[in-house]
Amino acid sequence: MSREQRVHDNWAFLYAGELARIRKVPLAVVFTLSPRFLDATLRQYDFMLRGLEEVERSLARYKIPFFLFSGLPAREVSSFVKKNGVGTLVTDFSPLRIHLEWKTDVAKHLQIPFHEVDAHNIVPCRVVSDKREYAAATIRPKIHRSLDTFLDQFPRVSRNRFKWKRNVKPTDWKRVRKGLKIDTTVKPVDWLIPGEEAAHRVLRQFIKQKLVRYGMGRNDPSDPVQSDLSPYLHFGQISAQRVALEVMRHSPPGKARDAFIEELVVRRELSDNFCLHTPDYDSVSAFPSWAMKTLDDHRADERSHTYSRAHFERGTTHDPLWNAAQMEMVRTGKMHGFMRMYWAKKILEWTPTPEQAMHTAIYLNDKYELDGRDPNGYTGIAWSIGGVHDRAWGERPVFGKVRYMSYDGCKRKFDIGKYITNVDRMK
Ligand code: FAD
Ligand code: FO1
Repeated sequence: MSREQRVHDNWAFLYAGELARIRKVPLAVVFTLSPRFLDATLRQYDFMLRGLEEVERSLARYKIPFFLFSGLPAREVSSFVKKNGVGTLVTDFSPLRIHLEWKTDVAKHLQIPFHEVDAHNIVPCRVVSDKREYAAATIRPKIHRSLDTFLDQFPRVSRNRFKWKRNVKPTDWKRVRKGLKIDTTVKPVDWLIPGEEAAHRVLRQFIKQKLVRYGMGRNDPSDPVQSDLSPYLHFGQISAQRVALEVMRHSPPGKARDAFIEELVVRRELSDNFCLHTPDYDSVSAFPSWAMKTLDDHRADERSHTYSRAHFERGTTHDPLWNAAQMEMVRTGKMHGFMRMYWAKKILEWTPTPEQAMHTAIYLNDKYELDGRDPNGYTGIAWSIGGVHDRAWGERPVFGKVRYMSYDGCKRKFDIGKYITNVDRMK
């Protein structure tokens, strides 16, 4: 278990259970904890570990042991396999470089079958397309064509029928936390409760209270109607397939439902497709050639303002709207989706080079967002700064033909004053 940190609605876990049942052997779940993972801070680790504590409790109800090992996945998994005579290993799917490297490493050390199950995407990423898709328009028909096949109901989890031969000690969570080697200055948040149960509550609330306004309202940061599911989806504490099934069961066809499914399924799966087929997804070399050329043509353009990373981080630019977005992220761990686009584009506008802009945006996003370090993040930043999945627009300074966003454009779209006041109250 790595990217899909849940017991229910998890195809990787269900598949492993089915193999164990057929072979008449016990099933166990292993999680390898990296003492530091892509510079994640206490905020994200706390969210993840509290979710994993629930996973352990929930597995116990099905008599399935849970093992958490701190260290390098290849070493920990290999030694577990050897010590316990494990016959088959099942893992979940992730398109991130670090996960692909981990898997190659684990496979190298093991002589047993090693299966990968994509439990993150509804239409598995490796099935939907075998190349980098150009845009949402090119992946959308491929996904919709396969939805009937893959958007089916989940079976129930079964109890372990065969007992694990040794006694299993419960995880010492205090010790696990003590072993982390992370930045503890970014504190956990208390407005969003981690874990599978809480994720389902948030989903129910969204369907009941916000979904009907999602079609028109999702781009209004002053009156948010987003689902707040991204932290849960990022850590796999809820399944996107379950979210889609519930949304389709409880809401009539129409603009709101279609808009939500477009984000949850098409845009999210497009991000996995981008990262899987673009190993340098977090670098300017991943930009399409038209965008790279136009940004190069405008390298020497004078910037109206330039800020250092520290300046951006403190949220002290000349633009109160940008500062509010930065502070929303720092204080809550979740910036509104519409503001994320404006925020990243302004970093490009006020930074000496696109390379530096990419670094700064990824650094801040991954340090503060609860859902950071996700294909959606790398893709969203590459879309904003480097025109990935977008087209060329009218040419202007710094951006060249990359789509531009302005303060005045935001003023026409939503109540900027109200958004800033809301963020001020979050102190
Ligand atoms: P909702 O609007 O309720 O959407 C439901 C789900 O659909 C989301 O949880 C997400 O899984 C998916 N989704 C929504 N918008 C997008 C999108 N534009 N692209 C892909 N999937 C989407 N998302 C992250 O999960 N992690 C990040 O680190 C991240 N960083 C971003 C940085 C930038 C610069 C941009 C432009 C976008 C980023 N996004 C990121 C995508 C998007 O903004 C968030 O997924 C969304 O705001 C999360 O809030 P929500 O769950 O309430 O969204
Ligand atoms: N996955 C793991 O298998 N082990 C970890 O120790 C781990 C830490 C971690 C910390 C922050 C974070 O945002 C993600 C983390 N993940 C970890 C991976 C995560 O579950 C996702 O698989 C990826 O970020 C891809 O979305």
